[in-house]
Amino acid sequence: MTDKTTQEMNFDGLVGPTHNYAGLSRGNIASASHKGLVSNPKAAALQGLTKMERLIDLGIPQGVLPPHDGPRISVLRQMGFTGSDADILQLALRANPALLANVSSASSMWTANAATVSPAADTSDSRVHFTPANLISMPHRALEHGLTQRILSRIFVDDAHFKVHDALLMNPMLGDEGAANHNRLCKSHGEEGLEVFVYGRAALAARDDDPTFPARQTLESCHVLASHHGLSRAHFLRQNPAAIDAGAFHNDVVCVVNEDTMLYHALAFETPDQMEADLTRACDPLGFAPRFARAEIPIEDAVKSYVFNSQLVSLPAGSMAMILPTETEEMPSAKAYVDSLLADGFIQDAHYLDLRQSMSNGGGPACLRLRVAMGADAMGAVHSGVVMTKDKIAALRGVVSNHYRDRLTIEDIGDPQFLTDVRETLDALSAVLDLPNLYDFQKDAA
Ligand code: SUG
Repeated sequence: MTDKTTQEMNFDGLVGPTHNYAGLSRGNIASASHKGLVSNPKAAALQGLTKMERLIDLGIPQGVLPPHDGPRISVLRQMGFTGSDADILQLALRANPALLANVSSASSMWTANAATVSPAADTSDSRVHFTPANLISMPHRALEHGLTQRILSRIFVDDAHFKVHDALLMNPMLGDEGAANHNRLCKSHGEEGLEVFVYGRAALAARDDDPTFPARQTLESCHVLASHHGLSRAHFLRQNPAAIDAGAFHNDVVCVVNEDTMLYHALAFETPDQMEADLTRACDPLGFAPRFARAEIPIEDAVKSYVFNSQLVSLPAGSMAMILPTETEEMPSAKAYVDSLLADGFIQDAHYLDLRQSMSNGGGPACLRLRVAMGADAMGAVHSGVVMTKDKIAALRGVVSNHYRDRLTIEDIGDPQFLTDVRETLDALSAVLDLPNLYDFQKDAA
């Protein structure tokens, strides 16, 4: 069934007040190389809001997902710390700063890892399906799925249109990183598509050539997601281990898809010719042939410039545009690839934005957004508090400017006053987004 009113809405993660550089993600080169640097949560959140505003200016629906709270005292209590919140923070800072960093990450900002989303045109019950990612591969990220599920359930509450599943079982067999390893090829957003799941390894069939860096997404999880979402057309592709070992810890570091167009690095998949032929054959019954633009630039340049971690978006007038980080503009090989896409008519515009605060933790434009294609009825059912307008951008900028810090270290995070400040900030943000009683600390206080 085709719905001509369908458009994609990007839900960006608002960067939280705990944004910091802790070097938590092995295999993520930017995260490792910025470990211990002083972060600037205020600049990070403002950079993200400017990106959201650019999408609004392009006429593309834009939403926002609230940040998670931190430091997560409840986790420290579960790990044996006792006393007041202030005691626990100070003890954790002294006894185990790495643990404190893990329970304080603002990593929920990268909403491409919030969930896997299947639009209504692909699912057996014609609802939009969401499965929060369990993110089991990284200790700091494995803490996210509970609150993510609560947030998605509040925003996509109307069960006539939406189905929010539980995260997959917390078992290494089912490592799931959400939309960052999931693509959808279709003629247009409202038509049935081919959902392309990309995995790093098969947990139950290890291979000698599995990568050295963590291969976070398992084949087993992809199968379960396709089945839970009731998909009739799903395709499973193995990431090239060489790409993972070069720093492509998620497939969206080396590949981006929008509608019928796939831009990717020559090393993203093991047998690119075969991959193109297989996808072309699988899309044939859907009445279109995908367009591919393979880049032969050095893989190191692709990872450093994050050229593929761009947003490839459909413009209201019909063509496509790319939203890229300034790092791409500064890398001649990557910039030349984008220029070739412009010259060949794949895209009409390239927008370069400063997202350096997030980029320094390995999060580019594509990491910061979760795509949800919806018809007009479903779009109208989204919780209105998170639908972005110019006014809402201004209100969020106000909260960020008044409450966020412009420098943050692990010592600051261990200061009890910081916890108090974060909670006040999250109270102000949840008021703007009309999401009361979202966080446990708000429920406990109610
Ligand atoms: O999971 N970085 C995130 C970056 C996620 C990027 N998302 C996508 N590619 N879709 C990660 O590795 C670093 C946090 C730190 O080191 O402080 C971090 O979690």
